[in-house]
Amino acid sequence: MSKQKILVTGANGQLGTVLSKALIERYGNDSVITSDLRDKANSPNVHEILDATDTAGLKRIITTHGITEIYHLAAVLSAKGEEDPIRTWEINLKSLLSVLSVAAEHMLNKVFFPSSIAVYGGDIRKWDTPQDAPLNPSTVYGISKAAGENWANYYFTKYGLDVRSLRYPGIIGHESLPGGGTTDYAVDIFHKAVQGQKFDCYLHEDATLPMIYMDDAIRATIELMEAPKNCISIRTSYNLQAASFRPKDVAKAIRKFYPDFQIDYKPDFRQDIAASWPYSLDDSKAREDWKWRPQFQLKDIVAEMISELSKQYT
Ligand code: AKB
Repeated sequence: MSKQKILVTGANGQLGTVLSKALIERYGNDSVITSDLRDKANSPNVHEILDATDTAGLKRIITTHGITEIYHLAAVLSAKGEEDPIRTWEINLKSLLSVLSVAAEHMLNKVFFPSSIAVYGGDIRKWDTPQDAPLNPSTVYGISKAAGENWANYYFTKYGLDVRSLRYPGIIGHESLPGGGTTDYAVDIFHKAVQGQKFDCYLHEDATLPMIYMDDAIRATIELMEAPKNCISIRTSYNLQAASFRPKDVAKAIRKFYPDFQIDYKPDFRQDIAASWPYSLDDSKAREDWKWRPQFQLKDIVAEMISELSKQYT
């Protein structure tokens, strides 16, 4: 059996930065090739410059390094995606189709494709949104993720490609910055609080959204990818639930550490996106199939973020 060799696309992004590190820690430097549009300074492993929509470039990396698995993280997120919908669709879908087709052609062992709560929208049950609720996305990012889920399922059904996927909530972490998402407020707020600055929140104080701490998101990804194949019953994408809260809940929890912390609410177009998304997801399929259990709730996330960012800003 050939040695496991992982390619991560979008490795310089919010999730990619931390997931690549976790994969290297788990499987070793030699087993992980990171890639991104940009170079990565002081990389302990091989890093390739790659535009994930470039199928020829992707094939070259796969053959050169003997890649056996791909974690395809490169994508334009929800808020940024609305600036140029056609370009967002092209980048998100073209890169996914490039990854799936090359993975099937080279008979790779596994592919990971991140989906999102953004696949939901419209008139759905907002609390505990069911796994099989209708997908009526409100953003081009959500449309690309919903289509991507169906492509993942198609490649599994038609070509037997072992594609696995999670519908991530907003991801909160201290090691990397998000960019272009609707849930980014829940990271930015901590950077301001720890620096003693006021935070202007672009969402309404009552905008409940599902969120997940980075450690939980990484663990969920690795647990899903390491689960035995016969445990995976969802081939579109698994609902994943960890915590759900509003901006005003975060502000209140931050004030336990910084009593003078101030927040102003100035909702913009991102509020409409947030309002179309679920408050929480029913993730019972993930719990049943590969035993998913979150470990971080709001108070744990706040304590960790403040403790870690305080070190960065001193
Ligand atoms: C975004 O806000 O666009 C992302 C997501 C929920 O997929 N964080």
